[in-house]
Amino acid sequence: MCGIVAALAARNVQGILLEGLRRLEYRGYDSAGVAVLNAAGQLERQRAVGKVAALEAALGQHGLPGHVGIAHTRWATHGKPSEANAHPHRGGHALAIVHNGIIENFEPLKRELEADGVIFESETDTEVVAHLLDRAFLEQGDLLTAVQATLAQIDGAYALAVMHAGAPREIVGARKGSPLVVGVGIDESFIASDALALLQVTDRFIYLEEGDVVRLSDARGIEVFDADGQSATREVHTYVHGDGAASRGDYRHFMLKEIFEQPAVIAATLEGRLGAGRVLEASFGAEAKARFAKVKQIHIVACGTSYHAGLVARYWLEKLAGLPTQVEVASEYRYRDVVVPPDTLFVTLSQSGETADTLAALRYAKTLNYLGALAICNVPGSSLTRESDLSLMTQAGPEIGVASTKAFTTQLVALLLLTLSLRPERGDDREAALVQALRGLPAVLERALEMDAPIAALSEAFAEKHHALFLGRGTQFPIALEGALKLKEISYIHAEAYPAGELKHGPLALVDADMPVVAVAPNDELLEKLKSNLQEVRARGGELFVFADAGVALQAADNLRVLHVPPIDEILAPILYTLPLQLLSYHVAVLKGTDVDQPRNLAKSVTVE
Ligand code: HGA
Repeated sequence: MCGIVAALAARNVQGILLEGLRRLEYRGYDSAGVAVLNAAGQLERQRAVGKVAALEAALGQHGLPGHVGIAHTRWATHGKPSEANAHPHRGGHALAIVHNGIIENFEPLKRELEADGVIFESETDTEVVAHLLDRAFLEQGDLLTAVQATLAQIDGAYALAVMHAGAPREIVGARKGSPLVVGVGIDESFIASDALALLQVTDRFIYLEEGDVVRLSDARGIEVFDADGQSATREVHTYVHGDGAASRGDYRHFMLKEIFEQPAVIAATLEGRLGAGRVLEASFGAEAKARFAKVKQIHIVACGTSYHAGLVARYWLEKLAGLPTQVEVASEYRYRDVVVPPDTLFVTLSQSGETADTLAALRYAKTLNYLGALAICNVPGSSLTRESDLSLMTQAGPEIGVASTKAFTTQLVALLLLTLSLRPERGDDREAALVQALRGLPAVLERALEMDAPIAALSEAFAEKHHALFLGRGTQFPIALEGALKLKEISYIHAEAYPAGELKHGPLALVDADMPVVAVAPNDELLEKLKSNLQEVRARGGELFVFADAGVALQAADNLRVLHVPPIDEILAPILYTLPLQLLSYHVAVLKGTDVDQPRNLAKSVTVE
């Protein structure tokens, strides 16, 4: 995904900008660029398709020395990856901008500018902002007010940094929907989309709030203005060093760390993708809107945990978007004579984007008459995203534990964004309510993580067992499947999941005091039916462990233990209920003394068939 780095200093900033871009490389991108004000006060720019190394090569021996500069790694949403579309973009000869995000109303604005005689150099939405800013600067004579006036005209999500030769010792940044931090140095200051990019020069940061605009200048230092244009005070935080994703920090295992990261990475997955009461469908790519309008059916193909995410999405796509949906494991799909109904969208899910079976399924699907292929993936630039027409990156960050946790829940969030983007009734009250609920989801997940200690206590009941049964209904059936998969992957306990209504058709025969039965029971429309299924287990002497909404009237008893999960909109419940099941498997595995992060016989990125 895109990265921004900007610097205002007394020293030459070119090296700082390039090092910042290198530190953002892990996000994946397709091109990079840098612009500085040179010794003569003129704007100079260099851009290159491909890696930051290609940009450095293009800069050659002398490069672009300067004391004020902005730089960017781009992951294209509007216009193909090319040098002309790479950032920084210019407005006139004196203004340069770097931008992360999507300008939703760029088309009408572009038409107006073209009617006024503006010639566009790129296909990007960003260039519209560059020209609007240039015009505003000519009128206002001040960069900060030009940025504030321009932001009032644009809709969508952005983090941006701007400089102008007419304000040679200033940089202005702004954020709405995409992250932006200010690095505080001694007589120098910086802007970046991620603090990691600036750890080379400072460990003191201001995390901008939604709607904030910041001005870095020699004259006045760092000034922050809120969404209403009022001067605002923002705390300076000291970054506590650590090598981030590569380190377990204070956690005993990567898996536990990754479970606890879920509120943050889900917030990151939502960043820049939610507008006022609606999902920004352009997050799936510039062509998404046109393709989505034609979709009549969905085929989802994935493996393992990702397959379970697809199964949840089927319920959402059918219930909320009215789209017939088929979900299949990739290793089966790729060898089947698949019949594709007209106007079917092909969707793949993979953490790494290199999963061999999923990739082969995509290549097979491309020989069939699908409407297009969409990839939901955690690794930008991976084969799956490169070979698909549309893609959405989850922002789970590197997942080190072999058993997937945060990659799964961020996939679920991405699939819900897809579902909402495909609803015929775009922008209605239901979408607004779900967008609101999604915004609140990280906070609810934080509360669910407080269940860690009671779940650790509960896990003792499983450590000596050889089998376990997981039950759920509706969207919670795939969550039961995922809970059982997690338990078997890391604790080596044989676990099976069933839709609770299937119990009496077979698995009930296994139920006795040695077979713990785990049930996920949110307060949804299938609750009463699930309760009857639980009675069937209790009547056979089975030991029940129920994760339930506090509003569910279930009385704990000798062979029935109830753990309360925070209340939530039933559509979002599968995401929430995943967390206690992950914690349960984790604690059982720890008690059993298995290798939690690298369970036997398994590997992380499954690049073989
Ligand atoms: N819309 C801009 C920036 C894209 C972006 O933020 N990607 O992650 C472009 O297409 O250049």
